[in-house]
Amino acid sequence: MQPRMMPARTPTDLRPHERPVVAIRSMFISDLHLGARHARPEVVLRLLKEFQPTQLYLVGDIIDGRSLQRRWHWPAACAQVLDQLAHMSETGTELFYTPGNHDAYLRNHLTSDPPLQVQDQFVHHCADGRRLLITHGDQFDDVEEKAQWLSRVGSVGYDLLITVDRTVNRGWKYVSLRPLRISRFAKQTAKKWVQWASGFEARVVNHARAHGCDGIVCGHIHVPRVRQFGDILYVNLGDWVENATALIEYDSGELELLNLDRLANPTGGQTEPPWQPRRHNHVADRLTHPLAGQADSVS
Ligand SMILES: [Mn+2]
Repeated sequence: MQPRMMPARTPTDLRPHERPVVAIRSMFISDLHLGARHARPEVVLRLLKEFQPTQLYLVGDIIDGRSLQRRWHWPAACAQVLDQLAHMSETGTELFYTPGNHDAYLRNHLTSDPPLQVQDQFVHHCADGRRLLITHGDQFDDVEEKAQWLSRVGSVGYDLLITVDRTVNRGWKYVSLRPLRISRFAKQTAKKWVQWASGFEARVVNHARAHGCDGIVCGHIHVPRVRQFGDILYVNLGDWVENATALIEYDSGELELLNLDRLANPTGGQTEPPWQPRRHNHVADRLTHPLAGQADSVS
């Protein structure tokens, strides 16, 4: 069975600030890593100002306690993201937060009380009756579970790799329009390896099946992906460091994985590109092959 996704939409040419907020049934985002050096809170903010979901799931690694512990980095945009979440909550959005390994401190503060429910996992009921299990996913990552020191070293290496990528590309763009993909390739390869080595996808899928769900929505590995594994729909939300991806559910229960990368990368800060939600069926295809067609996704 193919994942049930929205038919292609006509991309709109309106800019974000010209458009009214779009009401949708639910939205899922993960791995914002607010407080980390390479977070992009201003892009998150645009997303949150574009859509008002009835239910918003924050699927872990939202506030990066691990990075903040290492080095305090909290630009105004990070605070604005939290303000916007509070505003959304006050204006009718239900908030669900499932902590990840970078905000694991919240696992000591689980609560089922509004306005912010915090649980290790949630079961989301789609409008079409499908049940989706929502959890960050680090519990299914062997490296995270069995060698946390390696994961911490990995986080520092990951930061370094992104620094190299952005620095090299800053110089490179004067020479060529086509960005270099060296560190992205290294990262993707490393992530792929972790994915393969720990059987991450198979584990989360089995976990969803064991809970009688029709799908799993997780994050953690920063590889946005929509895939059907037998009877279980697997959605990895990606992240807001290297990608800018969010899952949205329409009133019909249909799902769309948006990729806002173009919006995330104003060219040299000159002109703001128009809002271009990618046609999701292409998005889904592209995201299944993270190395393909993403030449413009990291500045
Ligand atoms: Mn994580």
